[in-house]
Amino acid sequence: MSSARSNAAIHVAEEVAAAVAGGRPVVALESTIFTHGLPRPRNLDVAVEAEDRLRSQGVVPATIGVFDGVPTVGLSHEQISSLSHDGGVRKVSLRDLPVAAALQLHGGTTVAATAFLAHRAGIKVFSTGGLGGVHHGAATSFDESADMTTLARTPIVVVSAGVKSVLDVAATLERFETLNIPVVGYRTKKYPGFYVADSGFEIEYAVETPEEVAAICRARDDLRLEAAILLANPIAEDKQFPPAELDVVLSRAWAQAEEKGINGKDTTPFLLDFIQRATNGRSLNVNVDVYRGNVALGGEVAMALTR
Ligand code: PSU
Ligand code: MN
Repeated sequence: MSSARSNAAIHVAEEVAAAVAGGRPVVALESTIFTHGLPRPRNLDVAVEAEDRLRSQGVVPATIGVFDGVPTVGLSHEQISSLSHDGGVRKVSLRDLPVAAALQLHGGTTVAATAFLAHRAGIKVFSTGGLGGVHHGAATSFDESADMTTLARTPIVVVSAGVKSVLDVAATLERFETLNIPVVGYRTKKYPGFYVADSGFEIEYAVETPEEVAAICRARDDLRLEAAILLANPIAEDKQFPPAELDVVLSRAWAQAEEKGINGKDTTPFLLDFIQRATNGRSLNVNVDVYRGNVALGGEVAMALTR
């Protein structure tokens, strides 16, 4: 069962534990986004700004990562800064947690590992950029993110702008259905495409308010269902990356990854880095805007859950 307190395996920061115990709003944030998703030195600014944004909403931020082997819910500013600067930090998904603990590694936690740790600490809302999912060619490569299977049994609300643009969105939405993971759009039935407002795929439900999300969350808990609720929050159209241009860049990114034989957990960081360089950082600005929007909405949902 979830406990807000630290135990031998997980460290929960005092402030986070107190907020969870007191029923005050808390939003979890992942660390892979700044250890592997964004280039230095912008990564640290983005991580710090996300926490500041939540605090200004009256919400306690809990940035989650692995520090010196310890899965930590509520990394200190010094820890976030140190993980942002250290090139040797691992990308830690759920299966990596015990290895990282035993070998005392530093790790940026993926959506899977972050959701798991947040839930263990009693946190109900988690904001990120884009989720992992099914990669193109997965029918032969078997490259499907562990984010999906983990979210199938982690009762939390995850705010994202859809799945990463580099993925096979249609296949990923099918997998969410198979895994009984509900997907609801925030004020839209168009599934967002991370850098763009519309991935081209429709979803069945849209909600209009954070209160509706909170109601879905409570209904899920009453039913003792364990899947995460995926709240899909699109970037505003006037801030999105030009869709036609994105299609071209994505094809080039995939071709490069294939040519260089990139696979496994390196695929996502490689593709994101390629896209950022190919667009002279313009995609990076969109990426940051996407994240800001999701952090703010996560804060609103966390507030609604306390009412
Ligand atoms: N989306 C981004 N940037 C990222 C990720 C997602 O825009 O860095 C990270 C998240 O941490 C996600 C992980 O959980 O990539 C998925 O990686 P994989 O496909 O290897 O499971
Ligand atoms: Mn993978």
